Amino acid sequence: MDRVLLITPPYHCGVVESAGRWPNLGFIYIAGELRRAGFEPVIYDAMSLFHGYDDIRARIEAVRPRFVGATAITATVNDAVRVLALAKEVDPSITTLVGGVHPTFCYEEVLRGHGDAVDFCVLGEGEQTAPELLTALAGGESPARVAGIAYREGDSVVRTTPRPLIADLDGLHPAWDLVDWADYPLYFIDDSRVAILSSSRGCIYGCSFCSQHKFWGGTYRERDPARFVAEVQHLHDSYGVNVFFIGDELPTRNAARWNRILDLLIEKALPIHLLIETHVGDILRDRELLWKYRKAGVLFIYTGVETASPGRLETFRKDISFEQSREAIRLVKDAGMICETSLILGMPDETPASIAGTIELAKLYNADYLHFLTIAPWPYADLYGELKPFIEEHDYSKYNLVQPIIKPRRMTREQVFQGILRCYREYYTWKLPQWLAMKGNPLKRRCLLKGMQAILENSFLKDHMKGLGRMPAEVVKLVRRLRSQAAQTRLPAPALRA
Ligand code: B12
Repeated sequence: MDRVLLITPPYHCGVVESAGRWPNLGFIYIAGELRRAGFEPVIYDAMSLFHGYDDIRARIEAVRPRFVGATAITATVNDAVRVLALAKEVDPSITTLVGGVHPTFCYEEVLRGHGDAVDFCVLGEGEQTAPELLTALAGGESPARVAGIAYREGDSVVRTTPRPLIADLDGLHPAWDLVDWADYPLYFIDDSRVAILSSSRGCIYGCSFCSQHKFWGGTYRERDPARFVAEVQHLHDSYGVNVFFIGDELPTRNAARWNRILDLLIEKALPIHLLIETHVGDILRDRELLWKYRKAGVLFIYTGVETASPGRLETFRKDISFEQSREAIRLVKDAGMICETSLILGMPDETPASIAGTIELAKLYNADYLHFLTIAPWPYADLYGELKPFIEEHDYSKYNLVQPIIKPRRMTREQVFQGILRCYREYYTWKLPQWLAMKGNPLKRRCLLKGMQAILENSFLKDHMKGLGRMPAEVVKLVRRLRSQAAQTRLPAPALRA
């Protein structure tokens, strides 16, 4: 049986991963389908394990795969390619493939720019393409008839016919048994095991800085609520998973379906926490139902507001107003959940004054957590053309929403970065006393305090606020109080079933 080693690139930029370690859902789905096609898949999440290239080499040598696959977004593509080059170094007979949003759009660059490290790019969804491709290769057949791939042939790059989207998402067989669940804690909930789940695929909004709607071809596909909730129950009962991050762009889009999911979760009464991302409009639509979200276990909602400047809302093609976003954030918080949002800075028209305005705006939004992100010009996003003349940084590994890539007309990139650090400092200096004084919702208070502790200790911010030296004295005091309170606090993890 041919072994297929699926490796996440050893990439870190200290934002999302400062809150916990998250499994790679795409690999879990692909591994399930590879196994059904007669392959032996092995998932190696080098990213979450914080492994380096020596560890990766050792794992490739130990597993002795015939195929090695890596996954790549724009920020991780360099490391993905390096992993595949290493596989070839260990054993030149290994066939390599890479999938994910970056190679889906930039396959030509990926295949041409790195010698022969990458044999195949898998474009779009991989569950049907990967088994078909590897079956063809293992049988000595040409890959030309496999839809949804690109590869080199002589001097040219061949792209085969596009692969249609998977019609029945419930018909897939995710290989949950291949996950080492103990590797996936969430730092702000004690004794937690986190899974990423998918209840739908797709996005119907066309935000110009994002690329997910393009990746899914503007479509939206749903899973059956009962099948989805049965999966939650299975992961809870079989592996003790007690935190579920629904990785969908829009789990709540269909009100009736989402309501059914909530009803089923309430009926099951599992001791679990759910983390979701959704659209401001859906939160407003469900304003009378948010108690139900909470009752079903939803603890955390991320909703992207991105900006409040009317000009930028238009540039970003965000169809929501400042007032709507503010109202949605208030509703989520009033329902007892944690609300996180983000604002995008560093556009060509950014100035020190506009950054100062963003801090004030952030306070008006008043989300529990707020991220101040820099614009990253994904080469395949609609906004790219407009941003291209301002790009100063071409190293994709810096396209991580933290490091400024474009130079605004009237600021340097370093000034933008310092401005962002100031945003974080001022916002959380303002937030911390509120959290310490919070009454009536001990679970939320503890999560916020532990989350803040995780941000201070694990995120990219820690390197820029060393020893708290640059923070005002009263914040240093607050942070010390926070650290001692967070250390004393054990969060009520949901009880695991035996
Ligand atoms: C879960 C997740 C993560 C996890 C990854 C966990 C892990 N162990 O790999 C964590 C939380 C660590 C993470 C981190 C980051 N993430 Co992230 N993440 C997501 C999220 C929410 C879900 C991904 C998912 O599960 N999708 C569902 C699966 C089924 O789809 P998929 O992953 O694309 O995989 C399918 C295909 O692409 C293909 N495929 C993919 N890989 C491969 C490989 C092979 C061999 C094959 C054959 C096929 C194949 O087949 C799969 C099945 O169909 C997406 C947003 C979203 N809704 O998709 C953002 C997203 C992917 N992340 C994004 C970003 C920017 C980041 C960060 C840079 C953010 C930050 N500043 O911290 C970091 C970078 C990583 C790091 N370590 O710092 C962006 C990428 C944008 C871009 N165009 O490059 C996204 C799209 C969010 C967004 N809307 O902007 N992320």
